[in-house]
Amino acid sequence: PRAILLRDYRAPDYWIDKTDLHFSLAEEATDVTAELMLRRNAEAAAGAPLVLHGQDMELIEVAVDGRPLAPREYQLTDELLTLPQVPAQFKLTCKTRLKPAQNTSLEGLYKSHSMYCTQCEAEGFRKITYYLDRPDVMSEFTTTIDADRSRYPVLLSNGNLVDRGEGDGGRHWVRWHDPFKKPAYLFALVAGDLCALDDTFTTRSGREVTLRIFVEAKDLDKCDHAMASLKNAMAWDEKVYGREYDLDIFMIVAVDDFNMGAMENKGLNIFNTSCVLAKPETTTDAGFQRVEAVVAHEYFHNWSGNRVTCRDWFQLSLKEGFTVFRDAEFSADMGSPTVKRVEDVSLLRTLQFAEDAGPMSHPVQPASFIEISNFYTLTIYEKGAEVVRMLRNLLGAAQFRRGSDLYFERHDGQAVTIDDFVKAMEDASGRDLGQFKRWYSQAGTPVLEVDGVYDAGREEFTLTVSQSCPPTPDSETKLAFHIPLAVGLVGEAGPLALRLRGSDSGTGEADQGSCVLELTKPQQTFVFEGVAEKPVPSLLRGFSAPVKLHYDYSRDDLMRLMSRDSDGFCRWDASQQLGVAVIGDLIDRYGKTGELHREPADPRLLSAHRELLDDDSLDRAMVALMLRLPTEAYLSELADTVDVEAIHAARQHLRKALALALAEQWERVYHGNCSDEAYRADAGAIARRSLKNTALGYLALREDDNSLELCRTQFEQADNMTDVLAALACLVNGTSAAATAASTAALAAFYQRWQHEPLVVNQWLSVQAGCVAPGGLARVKALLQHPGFDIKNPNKVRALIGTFCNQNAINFHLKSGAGYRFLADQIIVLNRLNPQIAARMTTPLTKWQKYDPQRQILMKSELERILIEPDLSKDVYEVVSKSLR
Ligand code: BAL
Ligand code: ZN
Repeated sequence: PRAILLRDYRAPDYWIDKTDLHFSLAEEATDVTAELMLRRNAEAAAGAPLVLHGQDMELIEVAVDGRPLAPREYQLTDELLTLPQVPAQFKLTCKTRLKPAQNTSLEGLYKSHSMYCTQCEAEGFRKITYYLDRPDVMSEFTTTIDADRSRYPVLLSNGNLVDRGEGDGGRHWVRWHDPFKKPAYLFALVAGDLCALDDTFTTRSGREVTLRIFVEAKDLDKCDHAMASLKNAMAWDEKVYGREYDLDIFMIVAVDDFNMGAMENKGLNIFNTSCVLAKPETTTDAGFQRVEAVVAHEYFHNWSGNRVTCRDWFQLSLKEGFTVFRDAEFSADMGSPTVKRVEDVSLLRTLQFAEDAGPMSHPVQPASFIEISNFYTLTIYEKGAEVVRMLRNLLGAAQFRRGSDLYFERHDGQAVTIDDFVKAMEDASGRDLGQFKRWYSQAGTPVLEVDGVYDAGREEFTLTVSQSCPPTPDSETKLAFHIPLAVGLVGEAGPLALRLRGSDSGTGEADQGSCVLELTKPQQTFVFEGVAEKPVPSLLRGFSAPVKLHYDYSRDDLMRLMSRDSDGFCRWDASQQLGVAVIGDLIDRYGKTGELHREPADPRLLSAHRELLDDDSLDRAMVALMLRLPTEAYLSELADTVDVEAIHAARQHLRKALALALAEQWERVYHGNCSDEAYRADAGAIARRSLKNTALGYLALREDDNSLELCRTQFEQADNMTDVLAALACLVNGTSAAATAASTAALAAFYQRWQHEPLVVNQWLSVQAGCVAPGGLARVKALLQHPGFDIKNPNKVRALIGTFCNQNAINFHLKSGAGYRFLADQIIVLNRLNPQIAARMTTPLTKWQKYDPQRQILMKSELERILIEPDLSKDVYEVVSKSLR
């Protein structure tokens, strides 16, 4: 397969002004007639051939201005239809035949259960008709759908419904027209027997918009949260970005089989059921929050993505990074800003940093790709959002808003680039962002080495900051980044006032005890004056830049930050650094002795946790976060070479030690946070459950009758899935004979009750896949055969295979290599069914360089086995070949 390069971008030779589609849906095959009004680009050569994308369909007829072409008048390959000679302006008619029921790739037009639906981003439209399937070709779409009335009473597409009628033989048809020009990736079609939850939203200019969420009848009681989230998002985007919705109707459809979380098709968002359905009995708090975030994300795309779209797929982060930043700020405003920030940073530091240090590392604006589906990554999304956040922090909220207003106004209706976005920010603020743009073109996570020296005589504190960035596959050497480093100083009693010497290198509200140091050189020094006591620096406040920062904190320093810092992110981060240090000691010890039985818990960590548990005035959500030890995945990310057994043993040992030493506290906090109130998904109630279930997790480690009874009672009596699942996870991970018996009974009861709710069954699969008790691989293999699993459904693949291989290191990374063999076998099956998901599942194997030599050999040999598979998709080929180079 050939790589596509950013530097090869050329504008298209033809534009498609209008796209008129007719779909005749039938069980055997679907016939599509596309009438395209084409016009040669004034910049193209006079005789430029028309080259259209198309794959996996049958071409029935192609006609120019109504005249059908003979086969010798065009060339057809697996991926292209070329018409060597066409007029400067003409109508192209293309008739194609598709087999949606056989389309397991879930790209293009396919069937999910009895429903037809589409997924066209990035390059799925070319599986529907021959087309210029590239985002810079924007067209006005009219879509007519004709189908059996009783099986498909609901027929939907983008825009507004303009006509409908009856056909022969029990068929009916509808016509939709979308007045906004759009690229083909935003096209959507849905046909099914669906129910809808209706509502309305009145925009700030007084237009009433119909809101409609379509689901299967059994799910109608799970739409209220999505609807409320949508209305909140619409109001928020008006208030915070001045963006109003533009069509008369906004529709969401829930689909069970979906590769992504959701898709922002113009006026007709299609959602994975996991990101739209929610009710307390079936959905966890994390699920509720995911629905709110994804509904908002897709809605925000109406401006950041649809009205202003991407010129080419190298600009993907233009819409995704910006929109993730927008949805993160929305979620922060709806709930707890600090908790949201901590969750996002955890994800970024654990998974995006690993991606950036691995073989698939790429800049936020990649320079090349083989298969664009592989670039819907944490780097494009999450790091892209961090880059936009840095812009906002450097410019300040007011100038950033001026910049976004200018961007939307200047480029409305256009397909543009990341450069255009940054230029709008520059023009609105008057700032030079030339060096800042390196964040888009250079891959890798920058590292900051920070040194602090206190001079008591001069009352000065000097920070010296050096920046570097490790080599990545795209480049060995990196130029210095423009990094905003937010800092404060913390004394014995709390934050100190700041006075930074010189004014050109630091900005911010010194009187609030925080300022932003702008790093632009490999090394810089900053002097704070009037510092009357030796401070502990509070660094990277709010995680002001996506970097790794090293500072030689003592454990007492970290304790001070945990209890005295005014920055919530830094308080949490100090707790994590303390946890990393303590677990690090245990890992060393395990490495030397092979056991940890007699190792006591670090007294500082114990007392820090005791203080957190004893102080009822603290924010419960923050307490819960700070009491959670760094995850095995994060500890692995920090390690040069991952010692699977030592990391697992050390973390488990410390958890158990904390469970026993603070038994009274856990019990008090558990009971103190049980509540009889009806379920609410607001920040306060979520925080309470989070702290309660953190306590339950520690209590369960005691493995005594009392704690087992607590888990069993919560499992049986809770009225919400958050509590049920937390208790079930405790039971499933228990090791005593009594816990095992209770776990078996609970799993059976759970499946019995929820077997008809696929999303709940997925949680049941996931909790078992994550069970760290020995024998995980055998359990997962058995579950592959269970009726609750289906390898064609991406949510089930992620729940069972994804959870096992990504979140159950001790069972996946077996020394025998059996876990790797298992994953490779699944990837080989998935490669033929659904290449996008197959490529996604490959990630754990691509990290082979992080493991010991024996494991490296085993992981590589599985990658090599995949690579020689016949009919390897471009998707899997790209990931596997890059990870072996
Ligand atoms: N555009 C693909 C799904 C999403 O990021 O919204
Ligand atoms: Zn998106």
